Amino acid sequence: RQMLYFSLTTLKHKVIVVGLDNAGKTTILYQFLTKEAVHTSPTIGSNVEQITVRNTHFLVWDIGGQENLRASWYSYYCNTEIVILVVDSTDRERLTLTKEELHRMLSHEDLQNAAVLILANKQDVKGSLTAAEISQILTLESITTHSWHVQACCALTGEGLPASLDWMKSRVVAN
Ligand SMILES: Nc1nc2c(ncn2[C@@H]2O[C@H](COP(=O)(O)OP(=O)(O)OP(=O)(O)O)[C@@H](O)[C@H]2O)c(=O)[nH]1
Ligand SMILES: [Mg+2]
Repeated sequence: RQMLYFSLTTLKHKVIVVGLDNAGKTTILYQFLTKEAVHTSPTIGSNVEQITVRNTHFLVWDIGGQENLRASWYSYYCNTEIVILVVDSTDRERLTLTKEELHRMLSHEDLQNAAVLILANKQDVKGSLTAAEISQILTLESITTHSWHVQACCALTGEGLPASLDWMKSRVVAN
């Protein structure tokens, strides 16, 4: 009984944060953690932090998005329950690339049971694409194999991030 109690209270849900370089992944990770915008530099490798939402513990891996690092994203997939795909909503030119990365990820066997949260980041920038426009370009409606959700946010102010954590919690509680 004591062993069971121990394992239940230390259970951590694995989350990975992916997306192209400069999307705002690291800024989001530390906004989740400290409720502040921190100064970042491009991530080489990854950062990992534990985020707790009302007794639900997430172990969140923020992975570097530069082109040469994307080839090793797969090494983080095992046991992932939630994939957060961060999109720079001002970066129209590279949305097709993001779409390819997303659909490639979803076909990987280690992510078959993962839920996907798409964060349309940088909503503070004038002229940025809306969450609905990003959904359309990424063809999210065609995804029937995974549970997914799209959320508009701004990593600098934290707007949209509490709602994201609520959705993540609802996904792991549902399982
Ligand atoms: N205006 C605006 N800038 C943002 C926002 N989020 C992040 N940024 C800026 O975007 C730049 C890149 O942010 P990072 O969090 O380092 O990006 P990243 O996705 O971790 O990039 P890599 O580690 O190279 O993959 C930084 O200058 C951030 O301050 C946002 O919501 N609005
Ligand atoms: Mg980073």
